[in-house]
Amino acid sequence: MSHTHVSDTLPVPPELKEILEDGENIAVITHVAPDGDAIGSMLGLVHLLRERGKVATPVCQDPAPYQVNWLPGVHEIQHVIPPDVDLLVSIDLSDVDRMGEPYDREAFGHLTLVNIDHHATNTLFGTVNWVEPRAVAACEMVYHMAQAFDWPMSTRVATYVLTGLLTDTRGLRTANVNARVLRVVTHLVELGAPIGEITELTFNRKPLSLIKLWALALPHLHVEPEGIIWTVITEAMRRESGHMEENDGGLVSFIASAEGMYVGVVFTEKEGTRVNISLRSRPGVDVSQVAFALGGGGHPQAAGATVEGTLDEVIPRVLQLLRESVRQQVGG
Ligand SMILES: [Mn+2]
Repeated sequence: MSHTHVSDTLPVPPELKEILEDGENIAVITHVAPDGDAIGSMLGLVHLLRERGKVATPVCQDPAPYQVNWLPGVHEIQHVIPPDVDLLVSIDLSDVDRMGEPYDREAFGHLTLVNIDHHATNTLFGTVNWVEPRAVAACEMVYHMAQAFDWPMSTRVATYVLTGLLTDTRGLRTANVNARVLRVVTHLVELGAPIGEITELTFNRKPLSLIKLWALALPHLHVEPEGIIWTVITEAMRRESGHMEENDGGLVSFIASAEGMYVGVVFTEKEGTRVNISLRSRPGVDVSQVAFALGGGGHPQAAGATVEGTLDEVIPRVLQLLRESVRQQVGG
């Protein structure tokens, strides 16, 4: 048994403090089809800035997903950037295109853009880029930032930050959870974040329509000899189940948990013209590079992309890329 000490902190670029303190009216924007970390880090940073006396607005093209729709403040998320902002901060956002419709380059391209993200595939599109792939969640970066700047965190901010940290680690179950992360969690709980309630509302609660959607998708399960397990969600399945939300609610993680599989994939049909690809893998197998090659991004064990085409066009192409990638990574 080896004992390794993990540093309690992650380095924060010192110039960031002045940039944020110089802003008066700040928009914090996160990615399209947001997950819990996107929403948690955006709202956490917005409230941290408001508690510093700033005007701060959370902006996202799409509404908060069911998993975190119980968080206070999700209804104040704006779908456009207020015209009078003087600073833009993007968070949990790996590529400028992932801002979606709200980001109009003509209108906002002249503003300083602070890019705060933990995706290794981040394209460094900001004026200032703080990209920290060691962070398990963008929320963890918000925490370290507040610590580094000596900005006190309210219970409300701690709740946002802990919620996002828990969603990106699937309830502290991902391989990147270490002693530093647990110390962050401990501190957030000490600050009043209700970990039991967050866990109950975020992980132990699903819409019935989602379970019905899984029931329709699972009969289409395929297992490839290379250790790739996949299924599809069609528009027809969505209509039949009544579950119209973007998110697959964890179906991809569920199928990827099958013993002996390296990669799990869910292909979700979008209006018959695009396919959303959601990828999960075992530690040691990296799916983020395939996602990146498809124009998406993500983390080694959890990544995704949206590509043009029908299911029949996209599935064979993606499976071929994954087969090659798995063969390269595991041999054979
Ligand atoms: Mn994230």
